Amino acid sequence: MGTGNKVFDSASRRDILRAGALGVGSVLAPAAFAAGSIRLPLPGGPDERRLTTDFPGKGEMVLQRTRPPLLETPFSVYDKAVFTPVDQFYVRWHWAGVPTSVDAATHTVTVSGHVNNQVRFTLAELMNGFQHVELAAVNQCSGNSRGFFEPRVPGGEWGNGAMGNARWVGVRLRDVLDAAGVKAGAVQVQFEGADRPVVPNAPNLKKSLSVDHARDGEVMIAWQMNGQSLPLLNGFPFRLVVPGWYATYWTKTLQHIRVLDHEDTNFWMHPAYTIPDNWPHANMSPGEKGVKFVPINRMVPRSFFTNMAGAGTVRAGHAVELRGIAFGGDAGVRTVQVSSDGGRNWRPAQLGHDYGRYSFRQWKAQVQLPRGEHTLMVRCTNTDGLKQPMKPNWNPGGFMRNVVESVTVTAA
Ligand SMILES: Nc1nc2c(c(=O)[nH]1)N[C@H]1C(S)=C(S)[C@@H](COP(=O)(O)O)O[C@H]1N2
Ligand SMILES: [Mo]
Repeated sequence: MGTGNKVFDSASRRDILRAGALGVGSVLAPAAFAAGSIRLPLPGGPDERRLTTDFPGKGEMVLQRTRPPLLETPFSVYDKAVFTPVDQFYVRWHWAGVPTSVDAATHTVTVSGHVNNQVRFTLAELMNGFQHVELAAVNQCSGNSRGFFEPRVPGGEWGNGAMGNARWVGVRLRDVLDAAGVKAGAVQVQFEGADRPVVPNAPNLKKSLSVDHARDGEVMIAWQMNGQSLPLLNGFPFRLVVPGWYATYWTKTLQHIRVLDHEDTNFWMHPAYTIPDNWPHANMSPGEKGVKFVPINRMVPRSFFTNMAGAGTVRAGHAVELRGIAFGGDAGVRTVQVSSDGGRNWRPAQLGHDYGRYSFRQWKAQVQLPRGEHTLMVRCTNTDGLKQPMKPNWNPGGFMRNVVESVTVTAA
């Protein structure tokens, strides 16, 4: 792309000022909550969630937790555009010690460990030192939709709004690693952000990818999403983007990159963020013994209705437009199909513009329904031939839900 300094001058400096001006209180203790709530019924409740506009850089969000901030995207947002507005992009942090102000002029990322030369870069050095790349990709929390798990599992009880799609601009991680010179015998590359636990002796979040994955030319260090610099809460000044993989690997406010000559066995790789070793299902029975767990990794296909929330009643015998979004996980979208008879018959939906294999893809379809109650379903098949399952998976982490979504409507 070669935009040189332009991005830095036009966007990031303003944000640096904004980010620098944030009081500690503005992130950790929102003064007042916006009046208002949203219907988001979960099995076992609650049915309503509070909406908030009190977090810096964020518009109206569903409040899941204040400290650390867990903010969910209101689902209606996905109906408006294929790219999720930055100010309504979901937010998730593990530890309450989130960065409350970051100076992009002095914040650095250091590459160390099994390398020829330890190197360190500021935002400007990344921008000026390496070729720029742009990629559209979905960022989805491993626990997106966890609130629908039955029996319920502990964790952030997300609805379906812990995901977002953006065009990321940054540099290839490969190029940055090559600047340090990865030594023979390297096994994994570990990433750590600038946030810290507030509990003594608690392990800081560290995530690792294999060296080959880290050097695949797609994994990037990004400073821009949808044409704007990253909000503080989404990892200002730069974060890792791991296309097709769950967001737990997308380290925000990236500070350390360590090349390891061994496999990373830190708590956050194992046992945290592990799934039953039967990808793509990540499925087991509650209480089942002897299940082998492995670190969560590639995403699986999903699709959603975006215009049928609380659809209730539609006109019998008239064309009803259904629309929504889909994504293939770590592959593109091959087809989106809809059913109006509870999954017996399927027909293809019309796909919107293709922004690349890792992006949301909009879809639409029309149905005419006779009088009565109908279950509408939508199903994505990705370009590897993987289809969403008809039955929900279960695992103790509440990870990788991708069951076919359905809505019930009455035609009258
Ligand atoms: N530094 C840092 N990076 C992080 C995390 C974190 O707690 N600290 N959480 C990860 C998880 S689990 C998720 S789901 C995504 C959320 O990204 P977002 O807040 O930009 O939506 O950030 C990832 N990167
Ligand atoms: Mo997550």
